[in-house]
Amino acid sequence: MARKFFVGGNFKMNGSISSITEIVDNLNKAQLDSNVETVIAPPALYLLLVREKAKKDIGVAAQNVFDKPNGAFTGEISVQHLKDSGIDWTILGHSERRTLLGESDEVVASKTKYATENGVSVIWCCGESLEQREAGQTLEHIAKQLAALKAQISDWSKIVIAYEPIWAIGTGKVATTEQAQEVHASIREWLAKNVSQSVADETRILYGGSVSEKNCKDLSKEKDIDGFLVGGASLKPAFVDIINSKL
Ligand code: G2H
Repeated sequence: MARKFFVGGNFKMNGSISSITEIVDNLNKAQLDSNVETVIAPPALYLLLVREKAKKDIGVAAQNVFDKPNGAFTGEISVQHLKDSGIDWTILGHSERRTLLGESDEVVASKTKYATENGVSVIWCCGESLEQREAGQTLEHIAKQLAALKAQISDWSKIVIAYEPIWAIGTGKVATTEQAQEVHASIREWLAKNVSQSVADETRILYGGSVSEKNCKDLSKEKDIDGFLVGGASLKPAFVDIINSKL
């Protein structure tokens, strides 16, 4: 089965009612490649607004979700809240949450398990720091993140993997097509070896880290790059060009 190209827009902690409405209006009006699955992730407070305004074929994702059912967890958002609000996706394990908020591989895996088992699909992020890359530990580090995920989940059909080298995030320093392809191929190889050949063949692996309308076309041609997770550029009209990078 061919993997459908996937482009996610991670708005992070940005935007306002008016700017997010403008972004969604722009996407609704644009001619988007129908062979691409597009999913946008606004800040939690704007999820309902975006779900209400976006065309039905545009998916909406939270940027985080808790791993417990509704209850006494002040400040958290539950999977049940997402489903009640028509939100089918969540990002989990973004490096900003791993590094700034101390989310461990195990916590991210537990959240991924709870979300997928309860009907919410996950854009699961992984990636190495500059230090790890320079020490030649990139693949080892990602394998460790994947192993923590595998220890808790059995159904991979609701997971899209986003490879985001931390040194390329928001820095304008994009990984070269070769660097990205090398890691994507090794993630696929890891899946084949440690999960199954069909999971390796079917799981989409996105690249994230300073993706722009300028670099997306070359990246999209790589055999193991099945789409993008876009931060800064998803807030701009050029996001449409990134969604349409295969055209
Ligand atoms: C990586 C990416 C989106 P940006 O974090 O997840 O952001 O495109 O701004 O580097």
